[in-house]
Amino acid sequence: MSDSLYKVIFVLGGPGAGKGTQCQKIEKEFGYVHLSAGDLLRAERKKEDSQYAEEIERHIKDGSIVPVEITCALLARAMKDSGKRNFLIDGFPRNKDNLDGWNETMTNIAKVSRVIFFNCPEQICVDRCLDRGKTSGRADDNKESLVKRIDTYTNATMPIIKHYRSQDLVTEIAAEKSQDEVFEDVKKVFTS
Ligand code: UP5
Ligand code: MG
Repeated sequence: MSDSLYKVIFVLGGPGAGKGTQCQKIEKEFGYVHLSAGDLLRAERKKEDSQYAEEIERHIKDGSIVPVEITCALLARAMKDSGKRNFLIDGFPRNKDNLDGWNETMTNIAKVSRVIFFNCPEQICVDRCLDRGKTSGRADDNKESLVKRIDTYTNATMPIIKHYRSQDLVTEIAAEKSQDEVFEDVKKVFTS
């Protein structure tokens, strides 16, 4: 029965910790499908006919968290549309609402096999996002949004990492090193 479930690895860490960068490398080398919850929300926000566009825009600018019904529906649709079975879900679940919503709607569909936590010092996270902000066009790569993003990460997301730690599911990876050095540590998760 459990073989019919999607296999999911959650990828968490602060803003700019390198979740997206490392997930792209994992996707390429280990064949998982990378789904960034933030990217899915940004794509939904851009759709002219989306009833959620304004709400998503507001949350992203505020560094607060979009209601789980929206995010989970986008994730479930992307999983189904991919036609694949193994997923890296990047940047989700970020708070208790996300966790509860996932457990309610996805427990019979997907099994969370691991949580990779990219642990990165706050100042490095902020510097990376501000640097990216020079060219990214992201509405939240600015000082004001970053204060809120860090606050949300510390107060809402860290407890989720703690929750999964208590289930012995978390692999923590130091994320302040170079991209290639971080990936050397990531590889061990997939080859051991
Ligand atoms: N970079 C990466 N690795 C580096 C390294 N080792 N050394 C030096 N530089 C490195 O990297 C960020 C930048 O750093 C890049 O320029 C990269 O080249 C460089 P990236 O890989 O993009 O880091 P990532 O952790 O993915 O950072 P991101 O900014 O995407 O993280 P957030 O978690 O803040 O953003 P996300 O897109 O996940 O969410 C944005 C918002 O969407 C949230 O604040 C929230 O409002 C909303 N959201 C929800 O509401 N619900 C969700 O489930 C998800 C998002
Ligand atoms: Mg990202």
